[in-house]
Amino acid sequence: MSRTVLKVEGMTCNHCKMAVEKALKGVEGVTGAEVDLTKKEAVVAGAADKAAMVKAVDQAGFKVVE
Ligand SMILES: [Cu+2]
Repeated sequence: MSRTVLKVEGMTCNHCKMAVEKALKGVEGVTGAEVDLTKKEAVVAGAADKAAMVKAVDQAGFKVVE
């Protein structure tokens, strides 16, 4: 199974973490999403389009940085 790590900017607390995870889990093909607040990373499992993940994070109010 494929795994994508995204660097996400703007997350400060558990609410942000949940919002980003929820947004990513809503993307077609994503089977799991886990945010590490300390690393500012989201680890996404599943075969999904990266552009769709970036868009979902953006719509949740956060930014994926490359
Ligand atoms: Cu927050």
